[in-house]
Amino acid sequence: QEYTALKLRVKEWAAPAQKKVEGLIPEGGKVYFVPATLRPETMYGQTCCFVGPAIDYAIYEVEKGKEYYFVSDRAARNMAFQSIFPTWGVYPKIADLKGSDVVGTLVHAPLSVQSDGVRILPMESVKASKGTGVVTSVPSDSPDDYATMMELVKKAEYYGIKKEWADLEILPIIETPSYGNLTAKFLVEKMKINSPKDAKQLAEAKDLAYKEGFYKGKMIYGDFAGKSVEEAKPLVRQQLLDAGEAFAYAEPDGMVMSRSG
Ligand code: ZZB
Repeated sequence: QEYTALKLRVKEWAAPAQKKVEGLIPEGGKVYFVPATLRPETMYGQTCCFVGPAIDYAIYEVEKGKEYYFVSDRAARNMAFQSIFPTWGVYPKIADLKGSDVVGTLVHAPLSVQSDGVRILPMESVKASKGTGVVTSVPSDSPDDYATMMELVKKAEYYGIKKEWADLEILPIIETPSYGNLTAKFLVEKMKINSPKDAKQLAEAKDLAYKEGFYKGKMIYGDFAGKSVEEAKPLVRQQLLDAGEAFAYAEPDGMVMSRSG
C-alpha cells in the first residue's frame, strides 16, 4: 500500500503537549504531524487532522535540530527502513505523547483552504495499526471524516474541544455524477449513518466514495480543476512531493494484520 505522507507543521501546541515537549525540541526545530493518505487530490479540503485519543504516539528526530515527526511507533519503525530517517533502521525518539495530549494543537495543512491552520481533533476509530496512526480529515470526500465531524460539532464539550474547531464550511473539491460535489455528506445522509461508530456502513460508504470519486470524479477546485480525479491525483501528489510538503510512505504487506491492536 503506497501512501502519500503529508507534513502538517505544528504552529501552536495544546497545553498538555507543550508541557511534554518543553526543552526537548531545539529552537527552530519544526515538528510535523504526518497523516498517511490515499487521496492527495483532496488535500484542499482538509478541515482538521485526527488522532486516536487513547493511542500512544511519539515525536521522532528526522534531522537533528531541524525536523521531527509525530507518528505511531510502528510507523516510525517502518519509515526507518524506507530511508526516511538518515540512518537505516534507526528512529530516535524525542518524546512520548498520548493522542489526548495533542488535541487542540494547531497545525499548518499543505494545500488546505484553511490557511491559518487546522486543529488536531480526536477520532475514536483511528487504527493504531494502520498508516501512521494520524489521519487528515476531508469531510467532503471521506464518509468517516464527515460522520466524525458531525459528532464533534454536536458533542464538542463532551470531546473537550471548541466547537468552532470542527464546525467549518465543507469545501466541494470533486464533482461526481451519482453523488454530487459533497460525496461523503451525500452518502452518509442517504445511508442514514448517524454515528462514527456505524463501522460497517461507513466501510461500505467509503468503498462507494472511492470508486465513484476515482473512476467518475472530476476536479472542481485547485490547480487541476477540469481534469479527472484519475489524472489529477498523481499531479497533486507530485506537487506536494516537489514542494517538500509530503513524502512517499509504503505500508509493508501483512503489517496491518500481524501488528494489529
Ligand atoms: C484523506 C482522505 C480523503 C482519505 C478522502 C480518504 C478519503 P484504506 O483505503 O482503508 O487504506 N486512514 C489512514 N490511516 C488510518 C488509520 N490509522 N485509521 C483510520 N483511518 C486511516 O484507507 C486509507 C484512508 O483511510 C486514508 O486516506 C485515510 O483517510 C484513512 F476523501 O486521507 B484518507 C473514500 C475515502 N476518501
